[in-house]
Amino acid sequence: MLTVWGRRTSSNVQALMWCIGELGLPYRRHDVGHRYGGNDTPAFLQMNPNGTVPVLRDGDGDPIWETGAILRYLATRYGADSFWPRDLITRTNVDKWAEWAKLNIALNFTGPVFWHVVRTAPQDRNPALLAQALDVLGCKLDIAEQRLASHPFLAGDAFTPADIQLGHILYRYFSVDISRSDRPALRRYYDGLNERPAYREHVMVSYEELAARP
Ligand SMILES: N[C@@H](CCC(=O)N[C@@H](CS)C(=O)NCC(=O)O)C(=O)O
Repeated sequence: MLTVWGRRTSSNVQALMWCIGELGLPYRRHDVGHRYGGNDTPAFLQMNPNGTVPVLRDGDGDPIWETGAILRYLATRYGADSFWPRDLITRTNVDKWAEWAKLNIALNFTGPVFWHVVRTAPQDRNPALLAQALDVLGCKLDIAEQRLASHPFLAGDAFTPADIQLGHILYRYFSVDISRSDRPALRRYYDGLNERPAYREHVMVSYEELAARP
């Protein structure tokens, strides 16, 4: 049995839960972080000195933190070859795109864009800063667009952790109040993710509770 510490509204928890859902693994999850608290207790900090979510334990194994490391653990332990290839070269291609998506898409979206338009009170927002952040993100999304125009999934022909690292922020990207350039391949890809039950359950989650009030 897997145990997850982390609230449903955390994007990193969503990536992990989506992975668990895709792999069909049994789990229990504790709401921790943000308004639920519980991530600054000695017991939690002993598991993760960063005080961040998610944290995963598989049975009574050591706690694992850092979403990318957790995804690699689950993929290696429980994933089929198409999800996390045993062949080093093929797997490194998946890992490369997963790392790229986390560093270039998720990190350029979550702080500079999502926090800015959802978790910052309207009077504190800075349109020039947001425009700059959208430009930076847009350059990276153009790379995803190019890739997805010729491949059904980010790393190639199969759904892999690279899609989790890219796709887990797309629900928010496509639903927050920002301007979006036309990227038909990315939109088609996102529409496909919407058809996946685990995506609908774990990623398409209201972020209302995170919204800053004026
Ligand atoms: N690099 C870490 C980042 C973890 C992180 O920053 N988590 C956020 C939620 S997405 C957090 O714990 N925020 C504090 C809170 O929820 O109270 C990872 O990829 O897992």
